[in-house]
Amino acid sequence: MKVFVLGGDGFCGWPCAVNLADSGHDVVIVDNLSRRKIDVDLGVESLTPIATIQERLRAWEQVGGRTMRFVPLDIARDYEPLLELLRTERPEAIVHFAEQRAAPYSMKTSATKRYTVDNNVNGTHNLLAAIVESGLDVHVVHLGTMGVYGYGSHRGATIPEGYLTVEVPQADGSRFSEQILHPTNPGSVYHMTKTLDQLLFFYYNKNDGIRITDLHQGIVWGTNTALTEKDPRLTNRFDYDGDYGTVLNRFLMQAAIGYPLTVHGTGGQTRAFIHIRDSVRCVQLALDNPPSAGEKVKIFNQMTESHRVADLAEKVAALTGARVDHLPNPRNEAIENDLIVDNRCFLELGLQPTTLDDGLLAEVVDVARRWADRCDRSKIPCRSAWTTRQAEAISTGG
Ligand code: NAD
Ligand code: USQ
Repeated sequence: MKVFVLGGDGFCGWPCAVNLADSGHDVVIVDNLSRRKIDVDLGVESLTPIATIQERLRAWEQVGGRTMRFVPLDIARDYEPLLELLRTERPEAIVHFAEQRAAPYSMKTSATKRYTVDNNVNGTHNLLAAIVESGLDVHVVHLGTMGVYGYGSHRGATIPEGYLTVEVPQADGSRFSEQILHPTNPGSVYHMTKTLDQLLFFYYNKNDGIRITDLHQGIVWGTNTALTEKDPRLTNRFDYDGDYGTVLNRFLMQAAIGYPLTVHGTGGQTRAFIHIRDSVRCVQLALDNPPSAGEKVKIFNQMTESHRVADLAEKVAALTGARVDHLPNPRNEAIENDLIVDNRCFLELGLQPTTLDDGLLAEVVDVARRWADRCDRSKIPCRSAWTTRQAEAISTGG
């Protein structure tokens, strides 16, 4: 099958593209390399040294399966080239990773807020409009986030896979029940763009019948897959800085270099997690099981387990002997929350979850130790504050 991987040079997109090519698909990576440019702007680098996209593709040609192609294109700005690419290549499926994905980066300044909204919402809308204009029947698989449901209290309720069944009371005392999109409760400008994506999908599916699977993914941890380990030029990126590093990979890297683990507040925040290998597998399962014509947007919760941040820190400390620090929280988020998630869709499709207990925590620590001298410790603190109140708290340390 011919598959476009939008954002296929990124952390989740690269191992996914490699996996699809290995499975025999004809993969075209579309990426504007903005993630690499943001690293330059922020003065940071992936902890693991990553090859250029051209070197990556050459390496894959030498060690991998079917070769991949790369098209440099900004899906948020280059509408006509995107449409032309669809018309000439006629993909059967498109996996859409191409968004600005860091919540702290999205909250840094008004410029990064505006960039995140422009980039993410226009990119998704351009894609949908171009599919309609091209007249193609394409299955779009989008990487959304568990964060669309929000991290307030769900009062013990299980978060369903996208749709909530509600009962609507009528004036005559009767009730009818209806399935609606689960209400959204974004915790950052970045997460808000994903809730806007959801509405775009709802509309284009209803109006134009575009077949869409929206994957509400949890926090991805780990770095490589068996395929990206095949050659150093295929190595995946490892973000550790205060803007792009995500919590579990940061803790593992901090433990590896002897930096106290940076727990925000009490660490009572509960989040959903998935290993990069399972993320790659889920995208493949979603592609293998497309919605049929006329079917509403499929929504899968792409996560395998939930953990409290403080429990993760404790687990990493027990494994490595690291010290745990509790820092003022730069984010405006609930001190603690419950999170019970229904993820049956992928389990029923055959996903066998990789969990924290599978020995892979130590593997990430090993990767981080190997590249410890590439770490710039001054880039570890999270300095992006959600509001002036949080900014004051982190500058005064309390
Ligand atoms: P990433 O920043 O590493 O990769 C995104 C890629 O998209 C980059 O290569 C970037 O250059 C490209 N890109 C961004 N805007 C583009 C545009 N306008 N045109 C073309 N290319 C563009 O991020 P990631 O961690 O790989 O995340 C990929 C997707 O998965 C994102 O949509 C993110 O929201 C979602 N997601 C990620 C995580 C996680 O923990 N990393 C968790 C849940 C969901
Ligand atoms: N946190 C710490 N210490 C740190 C870093 C983070 O305590 O050093 C806390 C944060 O305050 C937050 C939680 O850990 O409560 C998660 O933060 P994160 O940066 O790991 O994850 P998040 O900002 O939610 O974003 C990441 C990805 C994003 C994806 C999202 C999935 O960057 O692309 O959408 O995870 S989810 O969290 O399920 O919404």
